[in-house]
Amino acid sequence: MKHIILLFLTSLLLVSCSSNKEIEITLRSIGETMKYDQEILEIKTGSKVTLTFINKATMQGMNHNVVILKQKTNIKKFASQALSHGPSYIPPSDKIIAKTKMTKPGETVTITFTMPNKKGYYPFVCTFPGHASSMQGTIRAI
Ligand SMILES: [Cu+2]
Repeated sequence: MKHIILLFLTSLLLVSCSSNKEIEITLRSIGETMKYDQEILEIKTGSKVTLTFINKATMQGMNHNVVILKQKTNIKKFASQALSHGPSYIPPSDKIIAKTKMTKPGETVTITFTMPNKKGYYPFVCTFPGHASSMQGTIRAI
């Protein structure tokens, strides 16, 4: 719990630096696990977001991506649709706000996207097979 609160505070700090509605976020996977190092991000609605994702794994086959989805998207359903769309594991869907490519261990990728103007909770998830149940988080648009 302490860990989660700390991550939460860190993301709050990141947000407070972005009065001009531009924000840079760095998200990492944790070692050889199927986890992101931050599970809650706060971003102002309409922000121009530069998201860098670093795949920190070293074990071959521990591929990850980040897919940001519209509010109330069913992650489980989306991830199961993704299964048959390798090697990117991105299903054709109108639920996708932004996505990175599928990264290999040690790889870094940067994308830019604009947060929707609607406040609320936007899920993000890794669609590599078997990862979605633990490798997910939420963007709170404020
Ligand atoms: Cu993953």
